[in-house]
Amino acid sequence: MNTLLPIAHQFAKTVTGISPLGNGLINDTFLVVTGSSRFVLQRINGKIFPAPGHIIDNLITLNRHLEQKPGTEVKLKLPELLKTATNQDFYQDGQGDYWRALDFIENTESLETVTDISRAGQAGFALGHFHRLVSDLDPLRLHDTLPGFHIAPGYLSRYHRVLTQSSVQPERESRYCAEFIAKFQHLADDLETAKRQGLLKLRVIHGDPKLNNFLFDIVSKKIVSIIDLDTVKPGLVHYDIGDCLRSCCHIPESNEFDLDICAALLTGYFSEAGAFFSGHDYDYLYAAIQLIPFELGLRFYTDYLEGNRYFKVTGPEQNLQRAAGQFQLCESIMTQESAIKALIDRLKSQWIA
Ligand code: GN1
Ligand code: MG
Repeated sequence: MNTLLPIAHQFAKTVTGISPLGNGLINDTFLVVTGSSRFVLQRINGKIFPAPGHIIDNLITLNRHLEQKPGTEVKLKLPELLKTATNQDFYQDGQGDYWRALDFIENTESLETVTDISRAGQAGFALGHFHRLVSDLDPLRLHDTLPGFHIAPGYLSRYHRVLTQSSVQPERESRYCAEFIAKFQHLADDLETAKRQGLLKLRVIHGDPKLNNFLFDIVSKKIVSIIDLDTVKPGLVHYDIGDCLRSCCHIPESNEFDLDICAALLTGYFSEAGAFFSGHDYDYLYAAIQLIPFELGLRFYTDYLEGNRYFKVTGPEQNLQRAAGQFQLCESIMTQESAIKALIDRLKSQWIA
C-alpha cells in the first residue's frame, strides 16, 4: 500500500484503499478506492510487453472505433483509460515501469469456472460480438503489442532451444510433458501455415479471452464487458476461439474437455460471428481448439524449464503442473475429435449454404 499510494495519487486526489485484484499471471493489478469511486490500477509488465505505450495506443484506437459505429448496438462496455493529474494516459515511475488506470465496471463479477451452461453461451456470444464489432477495423491500424504471441511454431523453436540448455532432471510429470510435445509437435504449424497460404486472414483479436476476462452483470447474468485488452492486436480469430474454449470447457478436477459447454459456447459465438466466418475459417476451427491448449502447455513447460521467468508462480513446479493440465485437456479434446468435428459441421451448415 505504501509504495502504491504515490502511484495511485497520480490518478486520484483521495485514495482510501488499495487491494490486489484478479489473478493475472503477467501484470500487477490493484483495485483503488477513492472518496467517490473505484478504479483499476495496473503495472504493465515491461519485461514481457516491449512497448507498453503501444498497449495504451491500441486501447484508445479500439474505444474510438466502438464509439463511431452508427446503427450498430454495442453491447460491451470496454474499460476506459483514466488520465493522470497531468493529463497523461499513463504514469511512468522512477524504475521506468508503466502504470495505467482504467475505470472499474461496477455491479459485475468474473468467473473462474463455468457454473451453468448459459454462462458458456454468453461467453461465446460476447466473443463473437467483440469480433463482429472490430471486423471493420483494419488490423494493421493496431500495434503488435506482443510480437510472437500465439505463433505456435515460434514457441516450439524456443522450447527446443531451452531444452538443449536445460539441466532439469526429467521427473515423471516432466517426462509426460516432454513426450507429449514430441508426439504432437506437428500440430504447431497448422494455423500459421493456413495464414501464410491466405486461407485464414488477419483480423483484430482480443488475444486472451479466457473466462475470467468476461464481466457478467450480477443481476442479469449477461456479459457486459470484456477486459484485459493488452493483447488486442492483429491475429487470427482462431487463437481467440481456441483460448476461450480451452478455459471455459476445462473441467479442473479431471482436466477433461466439456463438450456440452463447447457446443453452447460455439452456438453463442456463431449467433454473432456466423455472418463473417468463411468456409476456410470453419475448416481450421478444430485445429485451433486442439492447438491452443497444446500451445499453452508448451509455453508453461518451457517457462518451467527456464526457471519460471514469464508466468507468475507460487512454487517452482507450478508451471510444470499447469503444463501437464493443458496437455491432458488437449488429450481429452483429441479423444472427442469426431464429436467436436460433427458439432462444427452442424454449426457450419446453419451459416454456410
Ligand atoms: C497470461 O496474465 P493473464 O492471466 O491475463 C497469458 C495468457 C495465458 C494466461 C494463462 C500476455 O494471461 O496468454 O493464456 O496467462 N498472457 C500473456 O492463465 O502471455
Ligand atoms: Mg491477460
